[in-house]
Amino acid sequence: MPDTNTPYFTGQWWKRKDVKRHAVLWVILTALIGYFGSEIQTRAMGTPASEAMENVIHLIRIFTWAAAPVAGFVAAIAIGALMGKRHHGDFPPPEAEHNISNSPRTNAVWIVISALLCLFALVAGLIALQKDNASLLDAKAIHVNVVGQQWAWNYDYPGTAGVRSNVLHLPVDRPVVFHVTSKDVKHSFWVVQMGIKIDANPGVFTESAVTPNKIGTFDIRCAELCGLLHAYMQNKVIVESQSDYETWLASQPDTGKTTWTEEKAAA
Ligand SMILES: [Cu+2]
Repeated sequence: MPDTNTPYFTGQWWKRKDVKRHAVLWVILTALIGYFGSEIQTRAMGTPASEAMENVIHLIRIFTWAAAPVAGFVAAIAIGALMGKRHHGDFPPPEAEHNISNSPRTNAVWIVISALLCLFALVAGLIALQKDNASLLDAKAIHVNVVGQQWAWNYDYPGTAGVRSNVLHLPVDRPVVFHVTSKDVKHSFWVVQMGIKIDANPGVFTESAVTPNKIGTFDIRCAELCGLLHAYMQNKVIVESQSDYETWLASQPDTGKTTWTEEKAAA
């Protein structure tokens, strides 16, 4: 039970001046954190080049706005205390000497709220993931074998005469399935503006799929610290029309390299 001897729990606490001040701070900080957290962050990621990335950005906005009141509450208490409680002197002020009391009701309310927030994040995340995985099963999909090594990405095109490239070319509006592996340490294949990020592990093939929906040049990076030149392990994906893609494919020399299916069988 709250300790009713302290002024903090007597009467109608919500009418207290400092409670009102903290409530105003809470609202302002929630709006600021929600806005900057969702808008600035998602804008910094660049124009989405796939529906998957649009889903990722949508999800970031929802999660940020769900978390903003919690972060805003903590920040309001901290800032309110720093600004409103100032004291000079050798000893603490008399009002600092009150017992810290436990409120089971407040604890229960907070456990329920945080459980609901976690459950919501889990369900919303799983729904978004489900959508992204649909193109893995698409029969029209093209397949690309992605091989990471310190510190470069290489792309093999199965069904071609051993085409291998260090720039990824993809036709627009067609699903592509990436079969990702590594020759040495763990890497992570990250197609930034398409919202694809998947581990590249030696000896194993991991799969991810996406449908690029915008013509242009986008970034590919390694998202797993993999050694000295990790920061430079990046190259480009060029998304082009189907005919440009076919022209490029035909212009590539036969490297005589194995295709992903053979490497996969050997793995
Ligand atoms: Cu790497």
